[in-house]
Amino acid sequence: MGAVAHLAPGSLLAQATKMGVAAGKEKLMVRSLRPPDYETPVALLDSWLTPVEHFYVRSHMPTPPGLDAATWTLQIEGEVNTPITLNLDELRKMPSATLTTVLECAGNGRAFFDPPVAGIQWGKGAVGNARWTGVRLGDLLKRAGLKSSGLFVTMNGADRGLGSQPDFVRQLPIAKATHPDTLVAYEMNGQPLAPLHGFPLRAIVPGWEGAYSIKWLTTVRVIDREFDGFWVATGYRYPTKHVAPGTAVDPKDMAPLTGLVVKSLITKPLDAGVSAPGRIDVAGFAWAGDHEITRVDVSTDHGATWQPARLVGERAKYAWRRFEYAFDAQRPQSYLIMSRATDASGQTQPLSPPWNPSGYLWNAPDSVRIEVKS
Ligand SMILES: Nc1nc2c(c(=O)[nH]1)N[C@H]1C(S)=C(S)[C@@H](COP(=O)(O)O)O[C@H]1N2
Ligand SMILES: [Mo]
Repeated sequence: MGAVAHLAPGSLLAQATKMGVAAGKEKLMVRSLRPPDYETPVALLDSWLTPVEHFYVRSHMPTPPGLDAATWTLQIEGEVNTPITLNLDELRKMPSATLTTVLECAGNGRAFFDPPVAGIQWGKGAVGNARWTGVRLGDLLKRAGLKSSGLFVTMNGADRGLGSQPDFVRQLPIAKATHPDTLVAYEMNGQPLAPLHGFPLRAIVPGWEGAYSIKWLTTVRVIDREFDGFWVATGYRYPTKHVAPGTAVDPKDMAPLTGLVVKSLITKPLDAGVSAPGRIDVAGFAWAGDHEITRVDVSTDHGATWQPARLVGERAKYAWRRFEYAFDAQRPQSYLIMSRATDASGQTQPLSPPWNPSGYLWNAPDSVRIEVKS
């Protein structure tokens, strides 16, 4: 309770807290109250593992009411020999897997596209890095007896659309569904999932944009052709060729998003800071879906020159990697500090990410401005 005492009584977050939807998320920025969409301020992203209370929330629909682990079941159905229904106890008895992965909303950074696009105007903080434990989805499909006719799976959660909003059902190609790192998770950072993050069960599809990681998971259905629901056929699509900013794109030139792109975030110093002349320590994180980060370069002169940063700290396949760089800022002036990451596939952050109608995959070099004053 102490943590919310400073909130102005009329503030959105105070309201959200009263409604019980923001419990534990008091330090986040409310982008939408209902459904709950909360962005993490960059200042709270300075640790390799993002604590649950600081982890961004993206829901298209309200958190389902009455979530109960004791009665929860997961159905595996469709193109399988034996459809199965498992409860939490049965899932916890199966061999578990744990991995650390970045989860990032495809729309993270949407606010930076020009011309602007509709949708939640995420800044830099619809991203976090957490440790997930659960059962391999491939093990569940094996247990049900996957048929060779199974080409995709759909995943559905217990949330229901507001008004006429279509149910949030997403699709995975069978190769990604059976990949050993694709999980049905029941723990986040060593604790049972929080309600806002999909309690008691969610998919974790590491390396791919966040909308594949279905929360409150109840049904996995194996299908023999592509799913035609709204969130697959219309949502989360990206042009297959470059388009002029602000123009409409023919649906035939759009394909489903999959992997995240190479990106970096400066978590230190914070933007718009003031510093005395002397050494400035720069740090942050870089990630690139399932590709390894091979280098991060930093510029302190508006991108005129770039110097390699040191890659330090923990590393794990889908996790972000910390970078550090220090420089001497003696002149009392304004400094623009930029970071630009490169991954093992050779991709580097573009200076101007391709505009697209839904504002996905913003990954320009990050930048912060510091005023050095004597
Ligand atoms: N059932 C369900 N799962 C969902 C969503 C949703 O609206 N409903 N949002 C998705 C999107 S767009 C993202 S980016 C991630 C966000 O996960 P988080 O809220 O745990 O950070 O959840 C995904 N899983
Ligand atoms: Mo998302």
